Amino acid sequence: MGLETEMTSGAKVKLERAELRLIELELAAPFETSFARERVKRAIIVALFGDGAVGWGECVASSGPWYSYETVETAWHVLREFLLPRVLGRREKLGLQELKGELAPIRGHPMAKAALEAAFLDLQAKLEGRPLARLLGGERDRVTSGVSIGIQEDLTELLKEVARRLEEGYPRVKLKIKPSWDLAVVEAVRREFPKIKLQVDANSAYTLEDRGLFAELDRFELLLIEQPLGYDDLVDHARLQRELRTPLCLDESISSLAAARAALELGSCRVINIKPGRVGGPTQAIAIHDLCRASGVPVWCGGMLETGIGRAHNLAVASLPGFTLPNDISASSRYFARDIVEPEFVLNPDGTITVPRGPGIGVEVVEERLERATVRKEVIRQGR
Ligand code: OSB
Ligand code: MG
Repeated sequence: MGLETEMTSGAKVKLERAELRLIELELAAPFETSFARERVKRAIIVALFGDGAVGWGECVASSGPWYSYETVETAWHVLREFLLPRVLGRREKLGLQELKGELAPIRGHPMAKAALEAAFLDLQAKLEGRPLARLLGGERDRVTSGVSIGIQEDLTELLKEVARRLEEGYPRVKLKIKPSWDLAVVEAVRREFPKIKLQVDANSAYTLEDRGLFAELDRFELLLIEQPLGYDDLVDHARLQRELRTPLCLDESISSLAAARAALELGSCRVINIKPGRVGGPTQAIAIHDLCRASGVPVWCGGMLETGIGRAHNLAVASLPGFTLPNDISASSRYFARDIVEPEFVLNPDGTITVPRGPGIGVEVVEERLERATVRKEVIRQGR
């Protein structure tokens, strides 16, 4: 399937070396989902050097295999042993198609691949002196924001947190739910805030036996219900979707373009959450965007508590025209006391975040902040 979106192929680059870093940044507040409670953001940052420039990528794999099977350590291993050696230290210059051709024989590990493809695209855009968003075919100069609110101590805390985020100007709220933190929570938030754009995310915490709960949630005018059932279960999602008025939205289940095609054919969802870092990189994200657009399925860009590097990449992708729902792309301050990029991302008064206009990701990585967050570093030069 060809890319519908007008994505220019970009410059060819002679890739010289890569730097892998494992970083740890304390979160502004702990983030709790149905599967984990995180206090610290861990991520692999990829720096790719070639033709006198550097491109940055961020891997969304987390410490353990809770959201997906990939972890920080599997991604490090696959990048170091299999992906980087295929593209580094070669005599010829590589374009995007050649890079993708080299990564294609490696099965799975979309998060590891995504970080490398993202770094490559940033590098290409910088060498051409244009914004990454333009290279990808993006059109918007600002992207509608939304905020994802984790599971809280109690309802009082949650209502305070929702009120605070609305005051900050977030135009859409997503609540994390799990068994014991669902119906009463949605009921309370709806009662207090009858008009807000509201959606929920279960991160696969339920089964079809919980269909009664979803029938109840169907009454609350939610924008969507995200990933209620098994992370790999498209058939049960299709069954549940047939029983509901509210659109189901898949996140974990959509790990590739093929998964997106299957979900649309089966009727497993009516909305897709596209995370470039989950689906194998920006070009797979664009291919899913194109498929959904051609099928009349709205998409939005999800997040994985990324640092400013991953957030800049998400913004570039979310500037494409099919991203019509509010995105999980919040201001830097929602995640960290201090981001590792400058300028940090801020929420505009109209509830949007501006897509950077400078070359590549359009924000500067602050070396000294990156260095302070780094707990492991390795330079990789050689191809095999
Ligand atoms: O399911 O969307 C998710 C964070 C970590 C892992 C999974 C998810 C999330 C979020 C946060 O909901 C979204 C954000 O980055 O703002
Ligand atoms: Mg989700």
